[in-house]
Amino acid sequence: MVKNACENSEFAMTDEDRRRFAEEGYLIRKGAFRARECESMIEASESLVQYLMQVVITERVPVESVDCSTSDVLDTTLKWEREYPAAVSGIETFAHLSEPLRNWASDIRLTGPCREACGSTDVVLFCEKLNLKRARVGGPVGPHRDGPHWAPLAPHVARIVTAMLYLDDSTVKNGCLEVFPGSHRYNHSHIITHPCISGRASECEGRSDLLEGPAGTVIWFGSNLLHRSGANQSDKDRRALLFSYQPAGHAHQRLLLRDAKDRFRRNTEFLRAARARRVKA
Ligand SMILES: O=C(O)CCC(=O)C(=O)O
Repeated sequence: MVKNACENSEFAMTDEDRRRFAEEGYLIRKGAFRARECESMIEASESLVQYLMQVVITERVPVESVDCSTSDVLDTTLKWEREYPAAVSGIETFAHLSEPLRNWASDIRLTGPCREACGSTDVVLFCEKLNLKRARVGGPVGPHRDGPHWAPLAPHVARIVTAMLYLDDSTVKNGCLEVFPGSHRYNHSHIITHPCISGRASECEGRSDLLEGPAGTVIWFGSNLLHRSGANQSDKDRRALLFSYQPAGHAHQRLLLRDAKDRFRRNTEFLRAARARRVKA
């Protein structure tokens, strides 16, 4: 379980943070982590990527035709750049594969504000992602909310909060996060007619916040906040860790997915056997 030493109020939300989070749906803290700490997380992230790439080669995971591939052996999903199919764009989830990165997830500078945002004295990971926007290669992430993706596995989705930690300096040029303040309060019909979702992209301008920040910046946002990010048009990588927390007592997404897959497999086998019995009869 992620320990949450929130007795240390230095890292909790201030009244102003609370007001902003409720109104705008996100919170940003620049300089939450030091450059040296980011370098150490980059090292752990890159060694995880190298390890997984090795597995991809030995397991012969087909990377050409898909922009996402899951590995049953490693229990994770690798994402590939659409335009550059040999480049990994992300790894979701990784806490079971990297002890150093798992340990960072329990840092109070990440979990502190989450306790309140999740409405729980203790928080645990729901899922975690490493997003790699490689120099000149990293593509954009389209506008979306995370909630609808998670809801089938997590009925408590409204209490899941993500802490995004920039490992590199993040700017508009290299594809920093862009959020739509207040969009977490939109209802369903509101969101599907939102110009960003319905394709009237030019109308989106002026309604969003482009969250530039140096390495070590953390952004917290709820699962209903509309967000996106641009391509990396710079000569430097833009890497980020995204830790999504939920109230303690809920299972990790990886285990929920595994259960769902097992159920699907059992149902398929049952139906196949029933069909075979009917054919014989
Ligand atoms: O890494 C980014 O810029 C976008 C993150 C995001 O929205 C996601 O991974 O769902």
